[in-house]
Amino acid sequence: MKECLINVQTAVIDMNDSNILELVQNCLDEGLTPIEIIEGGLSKGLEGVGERFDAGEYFLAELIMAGEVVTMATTFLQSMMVPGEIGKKGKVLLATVKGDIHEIGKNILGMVLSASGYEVVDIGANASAELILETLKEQKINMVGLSALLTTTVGGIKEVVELLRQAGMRDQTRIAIGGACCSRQLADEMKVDAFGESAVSAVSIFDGFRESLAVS
Ligand code: B12
Repeated sequence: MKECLINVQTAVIDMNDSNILELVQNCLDEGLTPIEIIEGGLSKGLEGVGERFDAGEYFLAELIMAGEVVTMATTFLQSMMVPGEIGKKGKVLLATVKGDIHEIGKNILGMVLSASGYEVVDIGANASAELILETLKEQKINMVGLSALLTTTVGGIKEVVELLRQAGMRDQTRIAIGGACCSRQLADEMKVDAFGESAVSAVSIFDGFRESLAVS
């Protein structure tokens, strides 16, 4: 791995906001793309923070500070990303499930999907199934990306699926999930259409959704 990416990871783990933008700029100067820096540097750094939290070395304050460092860097990188032809691929609703306030992954997902030509309707974190359903109806959206990082609130995914089913909208809506507590197996259990482990994988997932909706 390139040294400049390791420096970005280390700055996130050390919650060092004083030179994060400079370190990100070094990666850009070395020819890395914003997505490569996000996936290989910033996200990997947050994984390291999560491991330290698990091990009892870091506490909530460290999670907050590391999250702020990453948000600062992704906001900077967003300005470098060339937006795709806005909305040419249709609308996608993004949300983090109810009870879960993690939003960095969802925001990155939004950046990547916008750059690839989707119009992203981001209704934020801690989003109730009711709000999701209402927005889908109002804005005539049939593709949904749900982020879920906490095992305690993962049931929020099932609530969305159930509400869509009750409203008679499940068959014509495609749902993908992702985030720390999600897996292929969970996607099957929750009866959603796809699981994605990265923002980059989301592009092929939603491209597949468009194709399946066009033929159904
Ligand atoms: C930063 C962080 C926080 C920050 C979040 C700041 C913010 N603005 O979002 C704050 C401080 C708020 C926080 C709070 C808490 N956190 Co926290 N947090 C993290 C940490 C370290 C990083 C999360 C992150 O942003 N990762 C980087 C992003 C880029 O990764 P990502 O979300 O996975 O997203 C990527 C992919 O998964 C994918 N993706 C994501 N969503 C989707 C959706 C779709 C459709 C697709 C296709 C792909 C996709 O694309 C993204 C980009 O590649 C994780 C550790 C970890 N391993 O995840 C813990 C972690 C998620 N937190 C944890 C916990 C326990 C908490 C708290 C309960 C702590 C507490 N005691 O209060 C609270 C919960 C508050 C709440 N009600 O939500 C645990 C969860 C454990 C569990 N199994 O439930 C983790 C795993 C830490 C740990 N190892 O124990 N946290």
